[in-house]
Amino acid sequence: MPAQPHDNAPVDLTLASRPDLRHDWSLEEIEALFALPFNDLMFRAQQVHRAHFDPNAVQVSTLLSIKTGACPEDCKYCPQSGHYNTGLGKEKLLEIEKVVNQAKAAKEAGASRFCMGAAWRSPREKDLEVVMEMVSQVKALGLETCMTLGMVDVDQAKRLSEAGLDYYNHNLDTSPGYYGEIITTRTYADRLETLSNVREAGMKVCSGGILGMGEAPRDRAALLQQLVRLEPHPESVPINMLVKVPGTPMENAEDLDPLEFIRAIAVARILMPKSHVRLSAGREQMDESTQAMAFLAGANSIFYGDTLLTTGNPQVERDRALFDKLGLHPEQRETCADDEKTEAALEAAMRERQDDAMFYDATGA
Ligand code: SAM
Ligand code: DTB
Ligand code: SF4
Repeated sequence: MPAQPHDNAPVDLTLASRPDLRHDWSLEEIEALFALPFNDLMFRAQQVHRAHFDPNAVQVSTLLSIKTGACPEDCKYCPQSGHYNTGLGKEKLLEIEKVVNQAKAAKEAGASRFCMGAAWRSPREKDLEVVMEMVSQVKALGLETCMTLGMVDVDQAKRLSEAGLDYYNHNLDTSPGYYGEIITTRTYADRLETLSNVREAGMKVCSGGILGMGEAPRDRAALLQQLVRLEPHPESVPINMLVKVPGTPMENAEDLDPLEFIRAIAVARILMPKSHVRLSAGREQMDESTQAMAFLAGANSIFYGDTLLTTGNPQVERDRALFDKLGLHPEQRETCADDEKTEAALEAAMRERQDDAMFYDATGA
């Protein structure tokens, strides 16, 4: 683990003197980013975003719950935990054909990645065989594949990878310090272990957390610090706003100020410049201005489709209208063969923008 700068070390808030991809951000440095005047923070996040991405492209993923409810874990936010009564029944693993049909529909609606979630502590052997088949059939449609199945060991991760799984989602959820208030049936170390197994198997990592669970501002900074310590950074960083589901212990959690949520997205963008930051659960409860600010802060991925796993998401028509209003477009999926071409095209576009945009002339940063 890289050495942590002393908590009282002076904080360098300039971009110029530091390399882009760091893993050794101290909590104090991260908190100093959170504490910037809002406009300065947003400007910094935009600068970082524009240096690495097309600022008007948003990656679009669709989610499907392939096994819903009766989960043995006790995550206090989760409607699928068997520990709470949220009115969800126990469902069996969906049939492969149904999953593939949903994936086809998602592709037709414009998604480039299909994410499948199961309410498991970890997959059992007989389930793994089935989900591997799902992965290969969804992949054959030309979609990127992602799964979130709970904890996986290295062997399971390798088999999923060999079946064609591109991404594995496993969230850290919150800071190490606050974690014990939210989940008692698996540890933070268990989560880090799964993420390391996913990496070892050669898959891309999707890992983030949930905000608005009653955590302190320092917990939000500490969550991002844990994510930024992962080497390499997770390719995908979902930032969820808690969806307060009746029956869960979090149903009456105090609302998080949307501006604090936006700050967290901006800080995530600055800390992990090349990662896709996903404006994840909670969009249905957010107004358009908050979502627009999240994109301005550097979020460049969403879940698209009328449901998340068990809760609602904005209707597809509403998202299409929002994209139109904001001049956003879905990010095209990059195929391996096209990677270099796409990168070159993106770099050329960035250079052009740098040459002629007042935005850059004005910075002096
Ligand atoms: N069981 C697997 C696991 O936990 O690894 C996968 C499914 S689980 C539902 C995936 C993620 O959804 C959780 O880690 C959590 O971050 C997020 N999530 C679950 N319930 C949520 C809620 N009510 N609001 C926001 N995010 C939620
Ligand atoms: C993630 O970070 N958010 C998604 C996905 N990864 C699997 C799940 C959100 C779930 C919200 C509650 C529900 O719909 O059940
Ligand atoms: Fe189970 Fe995942 Fe929900 Fe936790 S978040 S209760 S592990 S489905």
